[in-house]
Amino acid sequence: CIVKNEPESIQRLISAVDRALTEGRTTVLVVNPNRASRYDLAGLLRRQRYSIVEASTAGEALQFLDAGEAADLIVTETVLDDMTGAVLVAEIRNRQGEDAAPVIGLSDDGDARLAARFLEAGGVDFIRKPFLEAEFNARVAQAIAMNKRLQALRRMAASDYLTNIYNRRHFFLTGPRLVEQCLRRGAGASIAVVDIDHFKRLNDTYGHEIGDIVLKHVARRLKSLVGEEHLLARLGGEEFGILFNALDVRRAYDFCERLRLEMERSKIVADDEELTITISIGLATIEAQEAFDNYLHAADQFLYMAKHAGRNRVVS
Ligand code: GH3
Ligand code: MG
Ligand code: MG
Ligand code: MG
Repeated sequence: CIVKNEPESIQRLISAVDRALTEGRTTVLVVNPNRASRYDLAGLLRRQRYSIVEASTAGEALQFLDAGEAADLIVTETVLDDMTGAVLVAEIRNRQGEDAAPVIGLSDDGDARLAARFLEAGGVDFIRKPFLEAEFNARVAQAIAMNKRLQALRRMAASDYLTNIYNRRHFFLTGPRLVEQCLRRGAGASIAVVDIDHFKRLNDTYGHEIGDIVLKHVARRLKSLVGEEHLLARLGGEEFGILFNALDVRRAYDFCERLRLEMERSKIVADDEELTITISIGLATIEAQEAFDNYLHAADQFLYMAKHAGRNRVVS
């Protein structure tokens, strides 16, 4: 860095400017053992306005990704000092699953099998050197655009159209893994089914559109209270599921009780009406690995009891 000897305040200013300049920009991770060609490649990509991170080995690249840093694309040599590009791709996919960034392989090696192996491992494209700059740029742009579209579709497939929180599909697809993790760590897990009380009556009185506004309000409120740590989804209609991550039943119960109280107190403004609603919650503890449906069924039974006991309560 050219400003190493500047006072700290200037350093801070410069890194702030740096952040502002690269924020929201597409990041490309360049993996190349050769300093000079890495420099050239980074320059080429910078001219396309990408923000660049450089790694000289596969290990360095994995370290960067393991630290939770996001890359929108990885461009790697297919021959690296510590592993082949094909193995690097496999490693990345192993660790990041569906979130893994697309990887383009680069090689000046004449061995055509390298390309095949790289693509078989899950690389999205392979470019032989020397390449035409325009073709390289187009392939890079295409890989990034395809991935963005894919991620957008994945987000869409996981979210509920009305409330924009996770949908039932996502809840059932990711729930079992979360339960497994909790049980393996010996941490508690529990599942809650949240249901709005007398929602049909609200629809009948104020109309379906107001009903929808109330649903959106409840989802937003639940989301802000539940946060990212636990899994929240709209299971259907006016019913929501919460999978509590590593909360024993006592703390999960307190959490649910807080949700119930917050909802009771929360004023919902829809058109000219000021409405209030209440929710009932069934809470089941998860003690052993079972079919995911069973947990939900247990929570549902507690919900049924909460309704029969007069609603606006938590039963566990
Ligand atoms: P309970 O206290 O026993 O839960 O009574 P409830 O009226 O809330 O329960 P019920 O299951 O009888 O009715 C649920 C209602 O939710 C019926 C349906 O019209 C309404 N509903 C389901 N999905 C939507 C939606 O997307 N928008 C609106 N506005 N209403 C919906
Ligand atoms: Mg019902
Ligand atoms: Mg209801
Ligand atoms: Mg219901």
